[in-house]
Amino acid sequence: MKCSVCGAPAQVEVRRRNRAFCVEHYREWFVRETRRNVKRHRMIRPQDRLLAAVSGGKDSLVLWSVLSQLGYEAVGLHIQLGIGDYSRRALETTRAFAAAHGLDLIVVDVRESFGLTIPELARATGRAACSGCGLSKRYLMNRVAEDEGFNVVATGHNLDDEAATLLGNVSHWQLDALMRQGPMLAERPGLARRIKPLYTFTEREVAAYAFLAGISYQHEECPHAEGAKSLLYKELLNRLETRMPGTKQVFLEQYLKKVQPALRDHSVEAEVELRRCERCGSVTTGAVCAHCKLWDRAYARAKKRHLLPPDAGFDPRPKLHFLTRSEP
Ligand code: Q46
Ligand code: ZN
Ligand code: ZN
Repeated sequence: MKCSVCGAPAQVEVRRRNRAFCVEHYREWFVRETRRNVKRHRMIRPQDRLLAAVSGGKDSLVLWSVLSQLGYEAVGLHIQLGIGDYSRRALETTRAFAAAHGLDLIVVDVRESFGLTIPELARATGRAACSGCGLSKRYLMNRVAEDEGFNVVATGHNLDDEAATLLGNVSHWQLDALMRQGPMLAERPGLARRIKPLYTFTEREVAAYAFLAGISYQHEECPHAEGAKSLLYKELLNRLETRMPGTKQVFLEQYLKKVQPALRDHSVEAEVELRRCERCGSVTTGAVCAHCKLWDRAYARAKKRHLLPPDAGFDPRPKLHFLTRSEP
């Protein structure tokens, strides 16, 4: 197999595109495609201030690296979830990456900010770790963005993530989620624009880029990911992809192009009015936001079970640590 650009021996094959590349041209192709995604959806405008959510995994570190190669200055946001060694190693990897590339990083520790780690929150609420974790991460991304003056939050979601989410939403006909799904969620007052510049690359392609660009990332998965429905959807899509290369891409892209606009045209739902949460001041639809409700409930139950002192009260203000490029 030869590189489609220069004819040298190819190192990576992108079967769904019928192309193969040497190391240099794969990296070039990857960066160019990311730029194309950003431009096509007008994800980033010149005056924007960018926050990149960085977990320490391949997707987020590749995203952060490619954004800076494209000339976008993105500050990283790492959320410490308190999931044992997995979280400790995630922070180490992220800090090392930021220091090596001279990038600014903000770290928020969930336990330091809100009083419980994600596993403790799950025990207190009796809900799966991922449900509280997902909610707290979304909350913190937006909250930190608003408090610190960022209007765009970039995440490293790839094609596998997006196709799996689509399959999950279609399987259950989650119309609200289907209408919102996409590479960009528009900015609204108090809500940062959410962008996913890597949404057209498969997980394998992102991993190949990380490897060829020498990015060291955390390989280990969160222990709570095991058994997650998203993994089952990914597995099913991978089986289809092996038999029919390009399936994931067609499934997602054609949905976004043909089905979503029709869904939106026929939607009778008026855009929900947004207001400020009485507890934390963040934008929400009800009187108190879902994040404050979840943590208030967790505190009440944790106090009953003596996991927290009786006078403990939930304070929704996150505590930020700024690791600037000059002091890693
Ligand atoms: S980090 Fe959090 Fe994920 Fe771990 S607890 Fe679940 S949601 S699996 S991306
Ligand atoms: Zn080449
Ligand atoms: Zn709130």
